[in-house]
Amino acid sequence: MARTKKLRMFLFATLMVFFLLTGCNSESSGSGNEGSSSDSGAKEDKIVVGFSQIGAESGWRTAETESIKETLGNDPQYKLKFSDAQQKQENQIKALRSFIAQKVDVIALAPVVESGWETVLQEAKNSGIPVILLDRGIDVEDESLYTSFIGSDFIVEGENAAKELIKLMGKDSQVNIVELQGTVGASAANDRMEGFANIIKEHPNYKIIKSQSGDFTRSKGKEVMEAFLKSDGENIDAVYAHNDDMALGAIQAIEEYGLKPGEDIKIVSVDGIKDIFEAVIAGKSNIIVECNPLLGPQLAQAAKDLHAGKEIEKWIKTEEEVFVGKEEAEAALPSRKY
Ligand code: GYE
Repeated sequence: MARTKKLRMFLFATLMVFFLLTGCNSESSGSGNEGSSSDSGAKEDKIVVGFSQIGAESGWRTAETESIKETLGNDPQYKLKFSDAQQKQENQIKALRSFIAQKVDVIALAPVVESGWETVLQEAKNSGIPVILLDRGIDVEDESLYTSFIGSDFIVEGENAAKELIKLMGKDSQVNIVELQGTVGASAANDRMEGFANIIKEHPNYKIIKSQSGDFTRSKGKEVMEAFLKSDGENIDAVYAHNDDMALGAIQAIEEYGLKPGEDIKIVSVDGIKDIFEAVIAGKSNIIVECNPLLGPQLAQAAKDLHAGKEIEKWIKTEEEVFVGKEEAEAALPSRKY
């Protein structure tokens, strides 16, 4: 009996020592790390990216958020900190300050408006954290306040929208256009307005009779279009919308007013989300100027390069196309990714 008891105690003590050792071991290697052993030691190497997103006002923006979450969130090389500003610059500034306090490796900022960024960007610069602007630009005198801009040339998009509309309607026609602008103060709105105006001003028979912000949303686009129809009704020949969502809102307003969108009133818009391809195929819209929101891979590459101490380009431009009419929309739709 006594021998069995001794043996049991010995076994028990051995087990205790074993558990203590293995317990200690896993704690020291994994301290502060949510990852498993296959991940151990990786935390320090992860590239921590803090991304301040504008919100979720459009199909385009949702696609951009998904692209970034998918690329950076699914790759063990990165750790993504995501913050949604709900359209408010003050929330973006707060998010940036919190990223600076957390000492992230790279800050990605989709700036809701162009102005008012100097102070917080100076703070990031003083902390040695590079800032990559995503999709929208900013207006600063000191360009060293940000490292790079990844996105489209909105002036070219506006120019293309005007050129295609003139081609579609004929350069000698008398055309009254109403414009649905994006968010007031946003680079995507300012530059799309400027690009379009650059071309239109060379064609005196093309007139922008009304221009107002629909804040890049479907509901606001519809509301503003309703007001345009009320004041100018049958005089409107074409709509230029700074994004597809506002165009889709305008299509509804035109139908409710009793006219045929795409026929009685031609429509050109920017982005290229699936819903607008479907509208063009249904004959309710006419011209799509693409703006690519799938910026995740470019952001990932830029963050990696910066982390490795490499120089990156000041403007990493996005490639885009234009689609006109049913046939082109139909041919492109199956391969559209957003
Ligand atoms: O066109 C619009 C969005 O900043 C390029 O913002 C982006 C624009 C895009 O809400 O749909």
